[in-house]
Order: sequence, then structure tokens, then C-alpha cells
Amino acid sequence: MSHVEAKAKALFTEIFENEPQLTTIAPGRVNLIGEHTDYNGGYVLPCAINFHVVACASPRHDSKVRVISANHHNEIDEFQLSNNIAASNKLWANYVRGVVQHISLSGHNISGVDMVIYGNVPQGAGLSSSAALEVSIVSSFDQLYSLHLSDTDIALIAQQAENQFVGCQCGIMDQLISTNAKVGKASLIDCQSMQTKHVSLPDNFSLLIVNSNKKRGLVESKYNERRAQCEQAANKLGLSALRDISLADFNRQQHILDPIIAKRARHVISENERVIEFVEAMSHQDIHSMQRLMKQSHESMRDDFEITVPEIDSLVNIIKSEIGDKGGVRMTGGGFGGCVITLLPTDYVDWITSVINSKYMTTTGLIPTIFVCSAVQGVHSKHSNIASYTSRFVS
Ligand code: GAF
Repeated sequence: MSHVEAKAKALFTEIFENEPQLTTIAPGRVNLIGEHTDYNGGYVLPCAINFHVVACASPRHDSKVRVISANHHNEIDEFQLSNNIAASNKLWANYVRGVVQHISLSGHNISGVDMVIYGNVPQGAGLSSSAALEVSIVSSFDQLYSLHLSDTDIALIAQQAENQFVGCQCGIMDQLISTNAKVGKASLIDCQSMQTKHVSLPDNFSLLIVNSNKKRGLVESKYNERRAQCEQAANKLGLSALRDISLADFNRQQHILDPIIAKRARHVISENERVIEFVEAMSHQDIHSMQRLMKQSHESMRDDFEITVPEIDSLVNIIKSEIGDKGGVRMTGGGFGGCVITLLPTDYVDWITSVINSKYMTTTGLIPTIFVCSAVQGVHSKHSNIASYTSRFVS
């Protein structure tokens, strides 16, 4: 049992004076390539990582929901089930309330719960701590009340909560990878059909995540603005989504767009093509092409989508200048701060870690946090009353 799970369980037992009937574990994610393509109906290539949100829960016979967050000084949020739950003044609680409201709105028959949540997914780092929280809660209700939700159902309810209750117009990538990830694999997701193909990561390579620790500001409003700009581009080009045009066709038509809108669209359309090329390169362990595509992806986010910040660009430059063409590096996630992902030979990890530690601090005054991560399975639950381990989505 991980220390996150042990802590959540111990807290539940202490507060509710009984063991939880169910423990649900949902992972965060890192995206290898395919940024801001999901809400444009495009392709993404994330994998779930070994950082989780754990929800310990027991059902109630009434309609009260009581949730305690061990990440927020054991604050409690308490409300009644309904199709119209009021917003809380606590941000973390709104993820819970939104999810519960959307389970109700989907017409499922549920009662209340007692729940403790605790996670170690770094918050505000672009590693999907919010999606892991949402998925852990939807999945807990699914298991406790036998709702028989598919992984896509769970992801969609979680996304609706974030879009409509919290107010971030995110796509489906984070919620879907948190439900359907496979051990040791990245997932090529077609965000229009939601079809997922699990692909192996290259042998003898490691995924190094470096958190810039640059505090992100106004992320939701900038994110929503980018999404609106993409929709504006698609409308003007007469498309239902930007995934429906090739880069070659776009280049012929882009003159009809406002220059800023054209830059935003170019990022999305070129990024979609990079994802497909990257997966092809990965299947041949063609590291040279993979590092080129990660470099182009970063430059496109920096110059066309304008979602990087100087600290992130500096991290990418430091790593790039050290590893050359031996591995790839790019910003990962929604942007405006957060993390970079480096795919590099495992032999280089210790050396690059010490280089980053010394150079990043000198350049930016910030201390980075560095983790080597592994690709883990999606959400899964343990039922204490039947003493069995029910693992969703493991073939
Ligand atoms: C955030 C969003 F939640 C995702 O849907 C995705 O758009 C990502 O930013 C950017 O690729 O994580």
C-alpha cells in the first residue's frame, strides 16, 4: 500500500470511526506530445504517471455527501445530492460538487457518501491533479452504487463537471487517460472518436518530468481564450473542428484569418500531424525523429500558441543543449508555467538531473523539482468488504 493510500485510509478511519468500504486510486498524467489538440477533436499521446489521488469512501443511506480533503488541512465539505448544487467558496470542493451534480444529472441512482481524499499529484503543475481528483470521485460512486460506467462515461462526467461547474473549458485528454491508461504504455487517443491505442515506450529510455515551479497565473481564462480562438478559426474555415484540415490545406487558406487566430490554428493543425508522426517514429524506436518532433512541438507552443513562459523556455534550452539529439524535451500540459517532459536514455538521468539543478537555479532563481516517472494503469478500486482487488480496465 502506498503512503498516500495509507494516509487517506487512516484519516478516514479516524474521522468516520470505521474503515472505508472502498479505496479508489486515480493517476495524474504527463503528455508526451499533442497539446491543446484534444478540444479540437485531435490526437494526444499521454501516459498516466505514478502520482495519484486516493479517495476512501463508504456509502450512506441518506443524500448527504461529506468529503474531507487531507491536502487542504482536513477541510470538510458537506452538501446534499441534487441536480442543482450550489458552488462552494473552496476551489477543491467545487471539483467534488461538480462531479456529484453531473453524476445526478446523468440520471444515475445514487445516495450520499462519506469520503476522504488525498493525493500526491503536484498541484498547478500541469500534471492533471484536477482530473485525477474528478475521476477518483466519479469512479467511487460508480463502484459503490454499481453504476456500470465505462471508462469513457467516467471521463465525460468528470469533464462536464470541470467545463460546467468549475468553468475550465478543458478537453477530454486528462480524464480519459486517468481512466484507461495501461502499465508501461502511452496512449494515442483520437479525441473525436475517443478510440485509444496503447503504444509501448522506447526501451532503455526514461521519462523525466521537471517542474519549473513557476507559479501559474490566470491559467483558466488564458486557456479558455485559446479554446475560443481555435473555435473561431474552425468557424471561419468552415470546419466543425480544426482536426478536419491538413497543414497543407490550411497553409493555402490561412490568409482569410486574422494573423493571431491563424497562429493559434497553425499550432493545433501542425501538432496533430506531429502526434501521428511521433507514434510512427516511436514504433521504430526512431529517437532522432522523436526528438525533432518534440522540439518542433515546443517551438510551436512558444511561437504560435504562445503558452510557454520564460522559465519553461529556459528549462527546455538547458536540457536541449545538454542532451542534443540523444533525447527529446518540450513543455507538457496546458501551459503558462508547469512542467517539461524529457524522454532520454536512462543512463543520462543522473547526469542531466545534476546539470538542471545547477543551471536552472542560476538562470531563473527558481529551484526545480525533478522526477523520473513510470507509466501506470488507470483508475482502480479496492473493496474492503469483499477483500478483493477490483482492477478496472486491466486486460
Ligand atoms: C489541460 C487540459 F485539461 C487538457 O484538456 C488539454 O487541453 C491540455 O491542457 C493541453 O493539451 O491539461
